[in-house]
Amino acid sequence: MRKLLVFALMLTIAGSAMAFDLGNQAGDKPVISYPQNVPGGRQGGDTILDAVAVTLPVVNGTGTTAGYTDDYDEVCPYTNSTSPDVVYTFTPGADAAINVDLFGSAYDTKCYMYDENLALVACNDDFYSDYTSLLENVPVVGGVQYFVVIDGYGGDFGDYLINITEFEPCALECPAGAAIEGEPALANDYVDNHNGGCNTDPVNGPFGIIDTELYCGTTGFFLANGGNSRDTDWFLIEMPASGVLEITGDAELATYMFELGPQDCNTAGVIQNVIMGPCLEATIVITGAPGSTVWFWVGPTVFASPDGSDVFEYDYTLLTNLAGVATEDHSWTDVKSLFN
Ligand SMILES: [Ca+2]
Ligand SMILES: [Ca+2]
Ligand SMILES: [Ca+2]
Ligand SMILES: [Ca+2]
Repeated sequence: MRKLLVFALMLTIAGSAMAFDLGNQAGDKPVISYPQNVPGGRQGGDTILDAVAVTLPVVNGTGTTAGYTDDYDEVCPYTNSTSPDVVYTFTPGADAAINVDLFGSAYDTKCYMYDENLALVACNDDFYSDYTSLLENVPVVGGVQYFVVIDGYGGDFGDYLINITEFEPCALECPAGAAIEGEPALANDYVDNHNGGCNTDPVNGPFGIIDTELYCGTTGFFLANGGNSRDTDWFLIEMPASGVLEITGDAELATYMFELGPQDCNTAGVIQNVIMGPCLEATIVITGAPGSTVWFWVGPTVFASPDGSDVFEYDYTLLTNLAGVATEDHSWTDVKSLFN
C-alpha cells in the first residue's frame, strides 16, 4: 500500500513538474494565429509595441484575449497569472480622471495601465462580484501616452467588454420625505455637539436618533489640532417589533456603518461593520430584543479628504425597515443651504 502511495505521489509530481520550464532563458515565442476581422476595430493588440490606438471615450468596446500571448502580468494582489493579454493605447488631449471598466466581460479579467515610461499607474483584478475589473478615477495627464492591458486571473481568458470614460464623482439625491440629520457645516476645529457620541463626550455623548424609514445625513473631513479629522455620526435606534433591524445605505464616498457595543463609551467596540458607497448600496442587519436600543454609527472609512482640501463634506442616505416617517419635510437643498 505504501509503495503504491509513493508511486502515485511520484506520478503527481512528475505530472505537475512537466508544466514548468526550468531553464533560465525564455523560449522562442510560439507562432500564433490572431483572431481575424474582429468587429469595430476595437480589438486590442497583442503587445505594447502593437497596441491598438483608441480615442476617448471608448464605449462598449469588445474583443477577446483568446488566441493571444501572455506577455504581461501585474500583482493586484494576485500574482502568477499566465493569462493571455491584449493592449490598447491612448493619449488624452487634456488632464482628466478616467475609468477603465471591464464589467460584462465573460471571464475573470484583470486590468492595468502603464504610462509612457511603462510605469504602472493602476491595477485591478476583482472590482465586481463576478471577478471582472474596474480601474476607477485614474488621473491622466494631457499629451502623455498610456497603455491599458486587458489580462486575466490565473490562466483565464475570453471575450471582454471595455469602456474607457471620464470618471464622474458619485452624487446622491436625498429621497423626498426623508428625515434630515441637520448637522452644522463642518469647519476646521469643528466640535461635534450634534451627534458626536463618545468622541464628543464619553459620559453624556450627544446621539442622533433614527426612527424613520428614510434618513439623509452628511459626513466628511476637517482639520483639528492641525491633523486630519472626520465627522462621526452616532445614533440610537429602537429595535422594531420583529427583532430585526435592516438598514440599507449608500454614500458619495466609501463610508462605514457600524453596530456598536457594549453600550458604554469605556468599552464600546465595533460588533459588525459594512461599507456603503460610493454609489454602491450595502445592508447591515442587526438583531435584538424588540424595543431595545441599538448603537449605530456612520462615518468615513478614512480620515483625510479625497482631494486634499481641509474641509470636505458629502452625503449619505439610509433606508430602514422602521415604520416611522419624517414629521418635517425639508428638501435636501433647503437644509444644506441653512448651513452653507
Ligand atoms: Ca498576462
Ligand atoms: Ca478578476
Ligand atoms: Ca454628520
Ligand atoms: Ca456628526
